Amino acid sequence: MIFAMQHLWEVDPEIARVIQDETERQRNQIELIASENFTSLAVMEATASILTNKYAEGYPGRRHYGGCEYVDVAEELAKLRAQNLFGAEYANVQPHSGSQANMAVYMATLEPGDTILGMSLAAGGHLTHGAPASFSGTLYKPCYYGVNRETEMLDFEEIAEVARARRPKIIVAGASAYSRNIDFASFRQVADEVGALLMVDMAHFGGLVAAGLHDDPVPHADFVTATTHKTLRGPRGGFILCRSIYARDIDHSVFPGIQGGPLMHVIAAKAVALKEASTEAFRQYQAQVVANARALAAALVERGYRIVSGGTDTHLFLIDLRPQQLTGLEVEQALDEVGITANKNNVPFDELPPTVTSGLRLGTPAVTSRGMEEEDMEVIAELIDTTVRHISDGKDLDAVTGRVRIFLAGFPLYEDM
Ligand code: DSN
Repeated sequence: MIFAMQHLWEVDPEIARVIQDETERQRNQIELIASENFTSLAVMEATASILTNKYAEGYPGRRHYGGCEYVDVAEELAKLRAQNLFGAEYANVQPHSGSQANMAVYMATLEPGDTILGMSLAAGGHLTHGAPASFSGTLYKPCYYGVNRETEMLDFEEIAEVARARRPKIIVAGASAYSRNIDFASFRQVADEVGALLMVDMAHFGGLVAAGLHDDPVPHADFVTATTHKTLRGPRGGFILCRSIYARDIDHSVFPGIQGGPLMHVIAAKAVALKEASTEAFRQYQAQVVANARALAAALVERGYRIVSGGTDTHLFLIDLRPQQLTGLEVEQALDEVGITANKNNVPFDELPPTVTSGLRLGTPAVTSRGMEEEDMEVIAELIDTTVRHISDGKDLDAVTGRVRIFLAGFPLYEDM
Protein backbone atom coordinates (compact mmCIF):
# COMPACT_ATOMS: atom_id res chain seq x y z
CA MET A 1 0.00 0.00 0.00
CA ILE A 2 1.51 3.35 -1.01
CA PHE A 3 0.35 6.92 -0.46
CA ALA A 4 -1.30 6.00 2.83
CA MET A 5 -0.81 9.66 3.90
CA GLN A 6 -0.47 8.69 7.59
CA HIS A 7 1.44 11.89 8.38
CA LEU A 8 -0.98 14.07 6.49
CA TRP A 9 -3.97 12.60 8.32
CA GLU A 10 -2.23 13.47 11.59
CA VAL A 11 -1.04 16.99 10.67
CA ASP A 12 -3.85 18.24 8.46
CA PRO A 13 -6.92 16.00 8.26
CA GLU A 14 -8.83 18.63 6.27
CA ILE A 15 -6.37 18.46 3.38
CA ALA A 16 -6.02 14.68 3.74
CA ARG A 17 -9.80 14.51 3.33
CA VAL A 18 -9.67 16.67 0.19
CA ILE A 19 -7.13 14.26 -1.35
CA GLN A 20 -9.16 11.23 -0.34
CA ASP A 21 -12.38 12.74 -1.68
CA GLU A 22 -10.69 13.70 -4.95
CA THR A 23 -9.29 10.17 -5.28
CA GLU A 24 -12.79 8.77 -4.94
CA ARG A 25 -14.15 11.36 -7.39
CA GLN A 26 -11.56 10.36 -9.99
CA ARG A 27 -12.40 6.68 -9.43
CA ASN A 28 -16.16 7.21 -9.65
CA GLN A 29 -16.45 9.48 -12.67
CA ILE A 30 -16.02 8.84 -16.36
CA GLU A 31 -13.28 11.37 -17.14
CA LEU A 32 -13.75 12.87 -20.59
CA ILE A 33 -11.94 16.20 -20.14
CA ALA A 34 -9.57 16.08 -23.12
CA SER A 35 -6.67 17.71 -21.26
CA GLU A 36 -6.71 15.36 -18.26
CA ASN A 37 -5.16 11.97 -17.69
CA PHE A 38 -4.13 9.52 -14.96
CA THR A 39 -0.37 9.39 -14.40
CA SER A 40 1.45 6.23 -13.44
CA LEU A 41 2.25 5.61 -9.79
CA ALA A 42 5.95 5.95 -10.74
CA VAL A 43 5.29 9.52 -11.95
CA MET A 44 3.39 10.26 -8.74
CA GLU A 45 6.18 8.85 -6.57
CA ALA A 46 8.71 11.16 -8.24
CA THR A 47 6.34 14.14 -7.92
CA ALA A 48 5.79 13.42 -4.23
CA SER A 49 9.53 12.98 -3.56
CA ILE A 50 12.17 14.69 -1.42
CA LEU A 51 13.33 16.62 -4.52
CA THR A 52 10.67 19.19 -3.63
CA ASN A 53 13.12 20.46 -0.97
CA LYS A 54 15.83 21.52 -3.40
CA TYR A 55 16.58 24.96 -4.82
CA ALA A 56 18.38 24.71 -8.15
CA GLU A 57 18.12 28.06 -9.93
CA GLY A 58 20.16 27.87 -13.11
CA TYR A 59 20.86 24.82 -15.24
CA PRO A 60 22.76 21.52 -14.74
CA GLY A 61 26.44 22.30 -14.10
CA ARG A 62 25.79 26.04 -13.68
CA ARG A 63 23.48 26.50 -10.69
CA HIS A 64 23.24 29.34 -8.20
CA TYR A 65 23.16 26.87 -5.27
CA GLY A 66 25.36 24.11 -3.94
CA GLY A 67 24.22 20.52 -3.50
CA CYS A 68 22.75 20.20 -6.98
CA GLU A 69 24.68 17.12 -8.09
CA TYR A 70 21.69 14.77 -7.92
CA VAL A 71 19.02 17.09 -9.24
CA ASP A 72 21.39 17.84 -12.14
CA VAL A 73 21.20 14.16 -13.08
CA ALA A 74 17.39 14.29 -13.03
CA GLU A 75 17.27 17.40 -15.24
CA GLU A 76 19.85 16.05 -17.69
CA LEU A 77 17.83 12.83 -18.00
CA ALA A 78 14.60 14.76 -18.60
CA LYS A 79 16.26 16.95 -21.26
CA LEU A 80 17.89 14.04 -23.02
CA ARG A 81 14.72 11.97 -23.00
CA ALA A 82 12.69 14.87 -24.41
CA GLN A 83 15.28 15.46 -27.15
CA ASN A 84 15.44 11.75 -28.04
CA LEU A 85 11.71 11.11 -27.92
CA PHE A 86 10.92 13.98 -30.29
CA GLY A 87 14.16 14.07 -32.29
CA ALA A 88 14.81 17.68 -31.21
CA GLU A 89 18.16 19.45 -31.07
CA TYR A 90 17.52 21.02 -27.67
CA ALA A 91 15.05 20.81 -24.79
CA ASN A 92 14.35 23.03 -21.80
CA VAL A 93 12.27 21.09 -19.25
CA GLN A 94 11.88 23.81 -16.61
CA PRO A 95 8.63 25.58 -17.64
CA HIS A 96 6.11 25.15 -14.85
CA SER A 97 3.27 24.90 -17.38
CA GLY A 98 2.37 25.11 -21.04
CA SER A 99 1.54 28.80 -20.62
CA GLN A 100 5.02 29.45 -19.16
CA ALA A 101 6.59 27.55 -22.06
CA ASN A 102 4.75 29.77 -24.54
CA MET A 103 5.61 32.91 -22.61
CA ALA A 104 9.30 31.94 -22.59
CA VAL A 105 9.33 31.57 -26.39
CA TYR A 106 7.65 34.96 -26.85
CA MET A 107 10.08 36.62 -24.41
CA ALA A 108 13.00 35.06 -26.28
CA THR A 109 11.85 36.19 -29.70
CA LEU A 110 9.54 39.22 -29.50
CA GLU A 111 9.54 42.79 -28.27
CA PRO A 112 6.38 44.17 -26.67
CA GLY A 113 4.09 45.36 -29.44
CA ASP A 114 5.30 42.79 -31.99
CA THR A 115 2.61 40.97 -33.92
CA ILE A 116 1.72 37.34 -33.23
CA LEU A 117 -0.63 35.28 -35.37
CA GLY A 118 -2.43 32.43 -33.61
CA MET A 119 -5.63 30.45 -33.76
CA SER A 120 -8.47 32.39 -32.16
CA LEU A 121 -9.74 31.10 -28.85
CA ALA A 122 -13.25 30.99 -30.31
CA ALA A 123 -12.12 28.62 -33.08
CA GLY A 124 -10.22 26.27 -30.75
CA GLY A 125 -6.96 28.08 -29.98
CA HIS A 126 -5.46 28.69 -26.53
CA LEU A 127 -5.48 31.78 -24.32
CA THR A 128 -1.70 32.17 -24.77
CA HIS A 129 -2.00 32.28 -28.56
CA GLY A 130 -2.94 35.96 -28.41
CA ALA A 131 -6.33 36.01 -26.67
CA PRO A 132 -7.15 39.51 -25.39
CA ALA A 133 -7.60 38.27 -21.81
CA SER A 134 -4.06 36.83 -21.70
CA PHE A 135 -0.62 38.48 -21.46
CA SER A 136 -0.12 37.29 -25.04
CA GLY A 137 -2.92 39.55 -26.25
CA THR A 138 -1.95 42.58 -24.19
CA LEU A 139 1.88 42.62 -24.40
CA TYR A 140 1.84 41.77 -28.10
CA LYS A 141 -0.32 42.76 -31.04
CA PRO A 142 -2.42 39.68 -31.81
CA CYS A 143 -4.10 38.66 -35.01
CA TYR A 144 -5.97 35.45 -35.62
CA TYR A 145 -6.93 32.70 -38.00
CA GLY A 146 -9.92 30.42 -37.47
CA VAL A 147 -11.44 27.51 -39.32
CA ASN A 148 -13.29 27.40 -42.61
CA ARG A 149 -17.04 27.89 -42.09
CA GLU A 150 -17.91 24.95 -44.36
CA THR A 151 -15.32 22.35 -43.39
CA GLU A 152 -14.67 23.59 -39.84
CA MET A 153 -11.01 22.79 -40.52
CA LEU A 154 -7.90 24.95 -40.86
CA ASP A 155 -7.84 26.85 -44.11
CA PHE A 156 -4.32 27.67 -45.29
CA GLU A 157 -5.55 30.20 -47.80
CA GLU A 158 -7.11 32.19 -44.97
CA ILE A 159 -4.03 31.74 -42.77
CA ALA A 160 -1.74 32.96 -45.55
CA GLU A 161 -4.03 35.90 -46.27
CA VAL A 162 -3.98 37.09 -42.64
CA ALA A 163 -0.21 36.52 -42.48
CA ARG A 164 0.38 38.57 -45.65
CA ALA A 165 -1.80 41.39 -44.37
CA ARG A 166 -0.43 41.50 -40.81
CA ARG A 167 3.21 40.35 -41.26
CA PRO A 168 3.48 38.64 -37.83
CA LYS A 169 6.88 38.13 -36.25
CA ILE A 170 5.77 34.71 -35.04
CA ILE A 171 3.04 32.31 -36.16
CA VAL A 172 1.60 29.96 -33.57
CA ALA A 173 0.17 26.62 -34.66
CA GLY A 174 -1.62 24.27 -32.28
CA ALA A 175 -4.94 24.26 -30.47
CA SER A 176 -6.89 23.17 -27.42
CA ALA A 177 -10.13 22.28 -29.12
CA TYR A 178 -9.38 21.25 -32.70
CA SER A 179 -9.85 17.60 -33.61
CA ARG A 180 -7.97 17.37 -36.90
CA ASN A 181 -4.37 16.62 -37.78
CA ILE A 182 -2.45 19.88 -38.23
CA ASP A 183 -0.27 20.18 -41.30
CA PHE A 184 2.93 21.81 -40.08
CA ALA A 185 4.65 21.89 -43.48
CA SER A 186 1.91 24.23 -44.69
CA PHE A 187 2.36 26.43 -41.63
CA ARG A 188 6.11 26.52 -42.37
CA GLN A 189 5.39 27.61 -45.92
CA VAL A 190 3.25 30.51 -44.72
CA ALA A 191 5.86 31.49 -42.10
CA ASP A 192 8.64 31.45 -44.72
CA GLU A 193 6.58 33.50 -47.14
CA VAL A 194 6.12 36.33 -44.62
CA GLY A 195 9.46 35.93 -42.83
CA ALA A 196 7.91 34.80 -39.53
CA LEU A 197 9.14 32.37 -36.92
CA LEU A 198 6.99 29.28 -36.38
CA MET A 199 6.05 28.03 -32.93
CA VAL A 200 3.98 24.87 -32.55
CA ASP A 201 2.14 24.39 -29.28
CA MET A 202 1.61 20.63 -29.05
CA ALA A 203 0.39 20.76 -25.43
CA HIS A 204 -2.64 18.68 -26.33
CA PHE A 205 -1.34 16.21 -28.87
CA GLY A 206 2.30 15.76 -27.74
CA GLY A 207 1.59 12.15 -26.78
CA LEU A 208 0.25 11.44 -30.27
CA VAL A 209 3.37 13.02 -31.81
CA ALA A 210 5.59 10.87 -29.56
CA ALA A 211 3.75 7.79 -30.81
CA GLY A 212 3.97 8.82 -34.48
CA LEU A 213 0.20 9.28 -34.73
CA HIS A 214 0.13 13.01 -35.50
CA ASP A 215 2.06 15.13 -37.97
CA ASP A 216 5.50 15.82 -36.46
CA PRO A 217 6.11 19.54 -35.78
CA VAL A 218 9.82 19.25 -34.92
CA PRO A 219 11.22 19.26 -38.49
CA HIS A 220 9.15 22.34 -39.38
CA ALA A 221 9.02 24.58 -36.31
CA ASP A 222 11.61 26.88 -34.78
CA PHE A 223 10.06 26.19 -31.38
CA VAL A 224 7.76 23.44 -30.12
CA THR A 225 6.10 23.88 -26.74
CA ALA A 226 4.23 21.20 -24.84
CA THR A 227 2.69 20.13 -21.57
CA THR A 228 3.57 16.86 -19.88
CA HIS A 229 0.24 16.15 -18.21
CA LYS A 230 -2.22 15.76 -21.09
CA THR A 231 -1.76 13.01 -23.70
CA LEU A 232 1.84 12.61 -22.46
CA ARG A 233 0.42 11.34 -19.13
CA GLY A 234 3.11 12.86 -16.94
CA PRO A 235 3.18 15.39 -14.09
CA ARG A 236 1.60 18.84 -14.48
CA GLY A 237 4.18 20.95 -16.32
CA GLY A 238 5.64 22.13 -19.62
CA PHE A 239 8.74 21.98 -21.79
CA ILE A 240 10.21 23.60 -24.88
CA LEU A 241 11.98 21.99 -27.85
CA CYS A 242 14.04 24.13 -30.20
CA ARG A 243 16.91 24.24 -32.63
CA SER A 244 20.29 24.51 -30.89
CA ILE A 245 20.83 28.04 -32.23
CA TYR A 246 18.01 29.16 -29.93
CA ALA A 247 19.10 27.12 -26.88
CA ARG A 248 20.83 29.96 -25.00
CA ASP A 249 18.01 32.43 -25.62
CA ILE A 250 15.38 29.95 -24.50
CA ASP A 251 17.31 29.00 -21.36
CA HIS A 252 17.79 32.66 -20.47
CA SER A 253 14.16 33.41 -21.16
CA VAL A 254 12.90 30.62 -18.84
CA PHE A 255 15.43 31.44 -16.10
CA PRO A 256 15.99 34.19 -15.05
CA GLY A 257 13.54 35.69 -17.58
CA ILE A 258 10.20 34.45 -16.32
CA GLN A 259 10.80 31.83 -13.64
CA GLY A 260 12.88 31.39 -10.51
CA GLY A 261 13.69 28.02 -8.98
CA PRO A 262 12.72 25.02 -11.10
CA LEU A 263 10.42 22.39 -9.56
CA MET A 264 12.97 19.60 -9.35
CA HIS A 265 10.47 16.99 -8.13
CA VAL A 266 8.29 17.75 -11.17
CA ILE A 267 11.29 17.71 -13.52
CA ALA A 268 12.23 14.25 -12.18
CA ALA A 269 8.65 13.14 -12.79
CA LYS A 270 8.81 14.58 -16.32
CA ALA A 271 11.88 12.38 -16.89
CA VAL A 272 9.89 9.34 -15.73
CA ALA A 273 6.96 10.19 -18.00
CA LEU A 274 9.24 10.75 -20.99
CA LYS A 275 10.84 7.35 -20.36
CA GLU A 276 7.39 5.75 -20.23
CA ALA A 277 6.44 7.60 -23.43
CA SER A 278 9.28 5.96 -25.36
CA THR A 279 7.89 2.44 -24.89
CA GLU A 280 5.86 0.26 -27.24
CA ALA A 281 3.15 0.07 -24.55
CA PHE A 282 2.79 3.86 -24.73
CA ARG A 283 2.52 3.79 -28.54
CA GLN A 284 -0.23 1.19 -28.25
CA TYR A 285 -1.95 3.30 -25.60
CA GLN A 286 -1.95 6.34 -27.91
CA ALA A 287 -3.32 4.29 -30.81
CA GLN A 288 -6.15 3.18 -28.51
CA VAL A 289 -6.76 6.82 -27.44
CA VAL A 290 -7.36 7.76 -31.09
CA ALA A 291 -9.40 4.62 -31.81
CA ASN A 292 -11.56 5.39 -28.76
CA ALA A 293 -12.08 9.04 -29.78
CA ARG A 294 -13.20 7.90 -33.23
CA ALA A 295 -15.46 5.19 -31.77
CA LEU A 296 -17.05 7.62 -29.28
CA ALA A 297 -17.64 10.23 -31.99
CA ALA A 298 -19.15 7.61 -34.32
CA ALA A 299 -21.42 6.23 -31.58
CA LEU A 300 -22.68 9.76 -30.86
CA VAL A 301 -23.28 10.43 -34.56
CA GLU A 302 -25.40 7.25 -34.67
CA ARG A 303 -27.48 8.74 -31.87
CA GLY A 304 -28.09 11.96 -33.81
CA TYR A 305 -25.30 14.25 -32.58
CA ARG A 306 -23.34 16.60 -34.83
CA ILE A 307 -19.57 16.43 -34.44
CA VAL A 308 -17.68 19.57 -35.46
CA SER A 309 -15.79 18.96 -38.74
CA GLY A 310 -17.50 15.57 -39.00
CA GLY A 311 -15.05 13.58 -36.88
CA THR A 312 -11.62 13.39 -35.32
CA ASP A 313 -8.02 12.43 -36.09
CA THR A 314 -6.90 12.93 -32.51
CA HIS A 315 -7.77 12.37 -28.86
CA LEU A 316 -10.67 14.83 -28.78
CA PHE A 317 -13.67 16.25 -30.60
CA LEU A 318 -16.45 18.78 -30.15
CA ILE A 319 -20.19 18.09 -30.13
CA ASP A 320 -22.35 20.89 -31.50
CA LEU A 321 -25.43 20.94 -29.24
CA ARG A 322 -27.40 23.46 -31.26
CA PRO A 323 -29.49 20.75 -33.00
CA GLN A 324 -30.49 19.51 -29.53
CA GLN A 325 -31.34 23.11 -28.55
CA LEU A 326 -29.17 22.75 -25.47
CA THR A 327 -26.13 24.68 -24.26
CA GLY A 328 -22.74 23.33 -23.29
CA LEU A 329 -23.34 24.61 -19.77
CA GLU A 330 -26.59 22.64 -19.37
CA VAL A 331 -25.07 19.44 -20.68
CA GLU A 332 -21.84 19.78 -18.68
CA GLN A 333 -23.90 20.20 -15.50
CA ALA A 334 -26.21 17.27 -16.23
CA LEU A 335 -23.28 15.00 -17.07
CA ASP A 336 -21.55 16.06 -13.87
CA GLU A 337 -24.62 14.98 -11.94
CA VAL A 338 -24.45 11.43 -13.29
CA GLY A 339 -20.67 11.12 -12.89
CA ILE A 340 -19.45 11.99 -16.39
CA THR A 341 -16.91 14.82 -16.45
CA ALA A 342 -16.50 16.95 -19.56
CA ASN A 343 -16.26 20.64 -20.37
CA LYS A 344 -18.49 23.06 -22.21
CA ASN A 345 -16.69 24.55 -25.18
CA ASN A 346 -17.48 27.06 -27.88
CA VAL A 347 -17.98 25.57 -31.31
CA PRO A 348 -16.65 27.52 -34.32
CA PHE A 349 -18.81 30.60 -35.06
CA ASP A 350 -20.64 30.11 -31.77
CA GLU A 351 -22.99 32.89 -30.81
CA LEU A 352 -23.00 32.05 -27.11
CA PRO A 353 -20.33 33.30 -24.67
CA PRO A 354 -17.58 30.96 -23.34
CA THR A 355 -19.41 30.75 -20.00
CA VAL A 356 -22.42 29.12 -21.73
CA THR A 357 -21.32 27.80 -25.17
CA SER A 358 -23.11 25.68 -27.76
CA GLY A 359 -20.72 22.77 -27.50
CA LEU A 360 -19.09 20.12 -25.43
CA ARG A 361 -15.48 18.96 -25.74
CA LEU A 362 -14.86 15.26 -25.18
CA GLY A 363 -11.49 13.50 -25.01
CA THR A 364 -10.39 9.92 -24.47
CA PRO A 365 -6.86 10.01 -22.91
CA ALA A 366 -8.09 9.37 -19.36
CA VAL A 367 -10.69 6.68 -20.07
CA THR A 368 -8.12 4.89 -22.24
CA SER A 369 -5.64 4.96 -19.33
CA ARG A 370 -8.33 3.12 -17.35
CA GLY A 371 -8.26 0.35 -19.96
CA MET A 372 -11.38 1.19 -21.96
CA GLU A 373 -11.68 0.17 -25.60
CA GLU A 374 -14.02 0.82 -28.54
CA GLU A 375 -16.97 -1.22 -27.21
CA ASP A 376 -16.82 0.78 -23.97
CA MET A 377 -17.20 3.98 -26.01
CA GLU A 378 -20.60 2.63 -27.14
CA VAL A 379 -21.64 2.40 -23.49
CA ILE A 380 -20.38 5.92 -22.76
CA ALA A 381 -22.19 7.33 -25.80
CA GLU A 382 -25.38 5.67 -24.63
CA LEU A 383 -24.96 7.08 -21.10
CA ILE A 384 -24.32 10.58 -22.50
CA ASP A 385 -27.30 10.34 -24.82
CA THR A 386 -29.66 9.13 -22.07
CA THR A 387 -28.48 11.99 -19.83
CA VAL A 388 -28.99 14.57 -22.58
CA ARG A 389 -32.44 13.23 -23.40
CA HIS A 390 -33.39 13.34 -19.72
CA ILE A 391 -32.49 17.07 -19.59
CA SER A 392 -35.20 17.62 -22.17
CA ASP A 393 -37.84 15.26 -20.74
CA GLY A 394 -37.17 16.21 -17.10
CA LYS A 395 -36.71 12.59 -15.98
CA ASP A 396 -34.67 11.72 -12.92
CA LEU A 397 -30.97 11.05 -13.57
CA ASP A 398 -30.42 8.66 -10.63
CA ALA A 399 -30.67 5.52 -12.75
CA VAL A 400 -27.92 6.85 -15.07
CA THR A 401 -25.69 7.61 -12.06
CA GLY A 402 -26.10 4.00 -10.91
CA ARG A 403 -25.20 2.69 -14.35
CA VAL A 404 -22.07 4.88 -14.46
CA ARG A 405 -20.92 3.42 -11.12
CA ILE A 406 -21.52 -0.17 -12.25
CA PHE A 407 -19.71 0.47 -15.55
CA LEU A 408 -16.68 2.00 -13.80
CA ALA A 409 -16.39 -0.96 -11.41
CA GLY A 410 -14.98 -2.85 -14.40
CA PHE A 411 -12.07 -0.35 -14.70
CA PRO A 412 -10.42 0.00 -11.30
CA LEU A 413 -8.21 3.05 -10.82
CA TYR A 414 -5.10 3.19 -8.60
CA GLU A 415 -5.95 -0.05 -6.85
CA ASP A 416 -2.54 -0.07 -5.11
CA MET A 417 -3.18 3.23 -3.40
N1 DSN B 1 -6.81 24.25 -20.07
C1 DSN B 1 -6.29 23.35 -21.07
C2 DSN B 1 -7.36 22.57 -21.75
O1 DSN B 1 -8.26 22.12 -21.08
O2 DSN B 1 -7.30 22.39 -22.95
C3 DSN B 1 -5.44 24.03 -22.05
O3 DSN B 1 -4.35 24.57 -21.38
